Amino acid sequence: MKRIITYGTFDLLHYGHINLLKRAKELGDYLVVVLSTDKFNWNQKQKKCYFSYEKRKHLLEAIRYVDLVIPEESWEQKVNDIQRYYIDVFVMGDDWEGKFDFLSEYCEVKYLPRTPEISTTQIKNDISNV
Ligand code: C2G
Repeated sequence: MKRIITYGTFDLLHYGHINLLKRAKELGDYLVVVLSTDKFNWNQKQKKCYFSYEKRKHLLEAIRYVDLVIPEESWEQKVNDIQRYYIDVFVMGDDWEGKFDFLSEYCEVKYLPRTPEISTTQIKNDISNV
């Protein structure tokens, strides 16, 4: 069984996220999504999520491509996650290109093209301008 892992906030879930999760799952058989907690988002990414961690987790768990959702609480947990879940491939959108190459010591690292013209920030801006 080929095991894939990816990380993210996945707030205001949109088709760019779904495209990423679909392509990540197509690389293997089992997809672990490591979901940024509200505390991690606020303290480390200065992101205030619209949906709480529990609601974002509920949404992700309803996606056919997703097999397991676990919390992301620190930038430093990736090596441990890769080892603990016997991960073969680490996947991120290419806005992170190069940032996680150090993980290639532990598993394959792949950056997938982002879906253009959609983002959580764009959604928030568009709605606030309605
Ligand atoms: N994404 C995408 N296309 C978009 C928007 C997002 O492919 N139009 C991808 C991102 O590249 C990322 C994933 O969807 O791989 C989740 O995006 P975010 O929720 O914005 O994740 P981010 O805040 O980048 O968190 O430790 C890593 C961080 O947790 C990543």
